[in-house]
Amino acid sequence: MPKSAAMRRFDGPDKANPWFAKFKYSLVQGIGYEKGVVRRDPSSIISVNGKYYSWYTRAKPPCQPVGLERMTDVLPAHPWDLADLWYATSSDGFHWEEQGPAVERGPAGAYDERSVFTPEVLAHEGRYYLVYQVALSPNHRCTPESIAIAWSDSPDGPWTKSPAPIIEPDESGLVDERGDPEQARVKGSWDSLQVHDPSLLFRDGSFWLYYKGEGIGYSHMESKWGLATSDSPLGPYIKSSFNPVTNSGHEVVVWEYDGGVAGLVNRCGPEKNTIQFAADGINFEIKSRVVVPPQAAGPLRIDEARNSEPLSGFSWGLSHVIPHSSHLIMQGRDPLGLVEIEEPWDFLIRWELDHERRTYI
Ligand code: AAL
Repeated sequence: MPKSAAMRRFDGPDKANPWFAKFKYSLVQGIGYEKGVVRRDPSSIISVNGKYYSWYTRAKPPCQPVGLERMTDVLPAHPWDLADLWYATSSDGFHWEEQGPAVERGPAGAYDERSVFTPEVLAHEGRYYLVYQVALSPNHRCTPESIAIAWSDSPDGPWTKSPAPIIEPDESGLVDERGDPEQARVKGSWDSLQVHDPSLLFRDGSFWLYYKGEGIGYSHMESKWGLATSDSPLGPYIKSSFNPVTNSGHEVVVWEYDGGVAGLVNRCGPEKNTIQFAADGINFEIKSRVVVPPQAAGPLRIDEARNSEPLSGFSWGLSHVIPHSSHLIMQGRDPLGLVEIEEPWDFLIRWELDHERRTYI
């Protein structure tokens, strides 16, 4: 039978490509679907004394998020609004025990008064660092959101917060009188509206902080990733003059491989749903196109000795499911068909590379 050019590619180079990935998903216990509770945007997983640790956004609002027009001091605009960072531990990656809050919102007037959310973790020289997003009140679409850091000598805390955010949006652009950043009066730079999704790596003696930027005058779906580096984990962080370092991508997911940095670029932009690699951590190239990637994935961090394959640092982890879509809710199932749901509360699931299906069409 003759084959089309697309199927010749798929049966040949695409299938044999060690960067190609398919995923399978399973339910987790302890931090999975729970009516009335939001759990989302999990960090990478680290293993400490034989236990896995994960941090994530958690909220327990009085009702479903009400949107930006109706939000109040106690009613959240979004699932990640009025949230705190919680953590859970596990011995097998399937059964998790929720341990409680790690970093909570600050008092009125603090830079993190409205919400702390979307954490990432770095273990470095016996210390633990959480990087995460912070939001001020009131939380409108154009409220600047920044990135902050907290540290501790134990993964169980207590955590000390930085006195100020470590990355702020670029000061450029002007929103219109209705506060709609997409209809800007003056277009700003790619990260002038908000900075999100920090992920911290230690490489070549420096701290490399990747983050997502959204700009004034850009659509929400035009997010990209940038990089800021520092000699000290607590900063000051200097934004790279190469920014943005991707032209696409929503939640930042990066891991180290072969002296460079690999990333899952998903959801937004012309290169969405690709795995990319930059030998120098800056100049990313597409290595593969992936199928149904995990959303906001937090992969297990591994040590250098086990990092032998492109996807060794991206072999399993947690991700979130956002069951907003009404017809799926009417059917009473989440988008991946894994769990019966009564109301659309975001929840965490486990993903892993599907080795069996890697060569399956
Ligand atoms: C996420 C992340 C950030 C955004 C929102 C909550 O998936 O990109 O954290 O602000 O959505």
